[in-house]
Amino acid sequence: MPPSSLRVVYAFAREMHPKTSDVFIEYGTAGFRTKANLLEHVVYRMGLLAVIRSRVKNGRTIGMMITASHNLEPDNGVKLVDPDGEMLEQSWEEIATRLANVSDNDLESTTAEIIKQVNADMSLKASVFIGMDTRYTSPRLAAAAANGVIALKGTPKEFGIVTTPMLHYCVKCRNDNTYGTPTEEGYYEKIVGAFKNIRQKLSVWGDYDTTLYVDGANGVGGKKLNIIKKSLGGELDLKLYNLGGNGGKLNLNCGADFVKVSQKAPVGVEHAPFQRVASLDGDGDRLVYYYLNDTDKMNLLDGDRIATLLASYITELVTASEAQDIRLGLVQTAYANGASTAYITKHLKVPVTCVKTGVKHLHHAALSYDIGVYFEANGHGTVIYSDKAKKIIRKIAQEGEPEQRKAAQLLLDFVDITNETVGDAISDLFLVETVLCARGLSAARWLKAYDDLPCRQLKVTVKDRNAISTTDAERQCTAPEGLQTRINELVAPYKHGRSFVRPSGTEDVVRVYAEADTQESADKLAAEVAQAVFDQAGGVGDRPTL
Ligand code: G16
Repeated sequence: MPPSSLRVVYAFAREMHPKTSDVFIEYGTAGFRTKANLLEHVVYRMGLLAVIRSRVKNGRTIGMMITASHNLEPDNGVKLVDPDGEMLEQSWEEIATRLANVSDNDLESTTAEIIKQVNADMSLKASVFIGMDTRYTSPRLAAAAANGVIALKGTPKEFGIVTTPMLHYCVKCRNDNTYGTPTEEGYYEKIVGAFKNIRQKLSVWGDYDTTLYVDGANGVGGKKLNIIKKSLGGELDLKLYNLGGNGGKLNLNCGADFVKVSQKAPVGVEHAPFQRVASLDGDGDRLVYYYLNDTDKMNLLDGDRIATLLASYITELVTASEAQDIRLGLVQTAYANGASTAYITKHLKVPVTCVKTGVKHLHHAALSYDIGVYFEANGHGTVIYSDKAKKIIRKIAQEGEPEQRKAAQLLLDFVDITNETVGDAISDLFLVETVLCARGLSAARWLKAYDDLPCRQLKVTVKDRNAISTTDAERQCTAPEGLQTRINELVAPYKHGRSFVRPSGTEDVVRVYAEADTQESADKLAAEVAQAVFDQAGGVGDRPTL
């Protein structure tokens, strides 16, 4: 593409997607996220960048997902997906931020500079897959994305409303046809097909109940499960709630984030004592489980629980298949409950790595294991299996002794149920249901593996959340000066006390986490630390109360 053709970049911007706000926007934990009405020019520009990225990757397909995932309805967002279905390479986040913030007048020259900087061959073909969640602002933003792609003579392919993980999956399949077919139907065939396969090999026994209630967060995940439900037969009886009808609002008082943070049952889901409920988030990339007991007490089974369940089952199958030289490890963040980390290292004897928040960091760390299980406590995670591990397991499935073969074949089905590209609520749900069925577990028995330390999460609004800096996988605060010392003083009197603070990368808030030996103590510690943040980091609005 000759440089003169870049004029269209400015023309499209001025005529169709002008920059109407001077608010600085940054590529955060999971792309750009803010109020939907501030995003049109950003999404258009990310369409441009996706084309440049595709060309740098020799014409391989790049993904663009229009979503604000767990955020409430007025927000929206955009993130780029790299050719293997993983998050955009981190070194490009700064480039994305630069392109998103230049004025319309400087857009053409900045685009030219970026093309030169990344050495993109603009004569190559470029392919971009675009997906969106169910927000009413998403179609308009998806159109802006497609226009950005077209402006640089790339080829957009629109997938309409899909879960975020489906889009990641389709990008991966488009660039690696051994992984599957790059369509929504291809996704169902692979993931749901593998679940049905494995379930035919397992008998329902013990306390496992094939009925599962699902909270769809009034988003896309529940809608897709409604399609899947019809093909499930007797393996799993899904009762779906919060599918977006009856005035239910996206992620409002429902969904995985609400359930995890508030530790309350979502609205809109029928209450039946001890019934296990799977709660998805708005774009279907997070999953937590819960049940209420006969006194309505909430029992949460979060991402830590899912990680330990999956890691222990995979370990069991690896051991039974007698596969040698497969190193399994688990990746968590600072939000992981201290009790889960102790259980993983002491009981499961699996090594644990702790990294910064954001699945992109977890995914990266998990790659260093032969089998890497990574989950954030908020239910965002998956399992990745190295080529080496897959090869060893395949060989045993073909050549091993009968018992070894059986375990290895189950493991291969398990691999096929997994969406290895990114955390995926639907894939994770089928993985969890597989393990619960294989072990004859009810949710109540699943919970018995270990006792969580009581914890509390709070949000504090400050003038500039970037005034907070952290280190040591976000467990220590380095700025503003004195805040970490104050946190240490506040934590000291609490038995099993732990607390940290960090700026959110998806919402304009500072997040506070605290855990301690009782719920009362965890709540109090969180409130005290929230006050310290408010006082020392420029809090706005009402000071948090104890
Ligand atoms: C996104 C990220 C997650 C992260 C979450 C909250 O989730 O993908 O890795 O844990 O945001 O991030 P923060 O605390 O920085 O706001 P989702 O489900 O919203 O895409």
